Amino acid sequence: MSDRNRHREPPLGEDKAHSAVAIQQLGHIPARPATPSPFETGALELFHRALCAEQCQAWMAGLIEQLAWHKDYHEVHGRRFHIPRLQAWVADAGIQYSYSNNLLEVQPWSPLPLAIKREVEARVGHRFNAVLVTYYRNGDDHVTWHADDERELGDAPVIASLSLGATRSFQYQSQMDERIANVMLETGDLLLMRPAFQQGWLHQVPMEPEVTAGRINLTFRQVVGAASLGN
Ligand SMILES: [Mn+2]
Repeated sequence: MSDRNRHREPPLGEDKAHSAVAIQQLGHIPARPATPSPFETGALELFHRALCAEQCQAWMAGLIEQLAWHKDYHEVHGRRFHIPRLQAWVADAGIQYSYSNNLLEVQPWSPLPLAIKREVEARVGHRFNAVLVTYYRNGDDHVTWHADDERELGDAPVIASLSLGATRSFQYQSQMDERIANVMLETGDLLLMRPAFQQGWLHQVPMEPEVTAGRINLTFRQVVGAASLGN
């Protein structure tokens, strides 16, 4: 994830929005067409409840127990800050991946993440050689605005994101007009992010303090230039 100064001003408040409409009606400013939804353009595709809830619950329990979870950090002006979530990086042998300039520790495919990968590949019709598994332990854990556009993913990354556990908000913001929209991701939801999404939009999982249960998100990726071992 790269997050080069990507925080944005909040959208216009009601008053400003109304006065903009009033001015447009007077004909001084041509109306700017809204950026089409990424769901309309195909930049995002949601396979709602692609996996059944019982299966997801079993996978979540297994992943929490079996993966080596890291409390990773990022650096700002030489100071280290722990990120507000746990992560595990599972990938083919030989794959390296950096995150905010820190190299992630790679775990080899064990039977459970490999089985989940095969289920996801069959549903979305893409192959993957790596997965970033993120554990949001409760509503305090979150991730701020970013795009999944690391160099390791090449110019046209296709990423499949599987949600397990608690329903959380997934927000996305157009880099053209800075409008923010939201989709709730439930357990078993599979969100396919095509290249246009990382190129034109930022996304975040905001804090939701009222959420007490955990959520695991698996984002399957294809790291380019890596030798595939055919998993
Ligand atoms: Mn992301």
